[in-house]
Amino acid sequence: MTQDELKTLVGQAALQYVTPDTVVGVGTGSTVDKFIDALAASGMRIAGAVSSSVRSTERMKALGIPVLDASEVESLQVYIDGADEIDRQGHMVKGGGAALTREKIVADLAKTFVCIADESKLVDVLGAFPVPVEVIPMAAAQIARRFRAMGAEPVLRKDCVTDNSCHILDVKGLRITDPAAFEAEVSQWPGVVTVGVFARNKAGVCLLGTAQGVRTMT
Ligand code: ABF
Repeated sequence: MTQDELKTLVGQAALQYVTPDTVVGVGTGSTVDKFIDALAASGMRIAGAVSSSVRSTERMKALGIPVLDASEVESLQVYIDGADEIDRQGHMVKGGGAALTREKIVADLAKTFVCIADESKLVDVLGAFPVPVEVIPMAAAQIARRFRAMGAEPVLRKDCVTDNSCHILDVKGLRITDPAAFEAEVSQWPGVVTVGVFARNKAGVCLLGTAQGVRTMT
């Protein structure tokens, strides 16, 4: 199976986590696009979706799925989103698409994060994928210095201004053996908006697309 077919498979499989007539949290990316398409094609009626990006909002609206603002809901049963990396405990690196802040906000509203990914995203230790960190522009240089002091290599993402008018540092050379501690530490540095390690909001379920079919990790 191609990577695209694996994405289609897990996008379809995620439908089983959606309860009709409820509001669903919907993430961003090419795998989530497959979920959105499957949801629309299923004909299942939902009360609406809270979206983590303009891209997903536009796709859902075009397919007739009602989109609600995050401030209109108190909680969500599920948030369905992809990842750049996921480990066997459900910790993730996210933010390759620069939507990490909204993704963390919507994930935090949800009782269960259902991660959908092809098997290339499964890793033993997070960090081979450069970790995206959204920063307030005036703090970027100081935050970059802190990462360098950790032995990492931060790179300012070119031509990237986030939905929150901020910048992204992609941090290479990390080996994150304690994702919760890393997230807690970096999140408190002045000027950090969001760190792209999702440990506090880790996946409760991961649907992994493999050549043998969908593997469910909980
Ligand atoms: C979002 O989209 C991200 O946080 C992650 O960067 C990316 C995964 O995209 P894809 O499904 O296209 O690999 O979920």
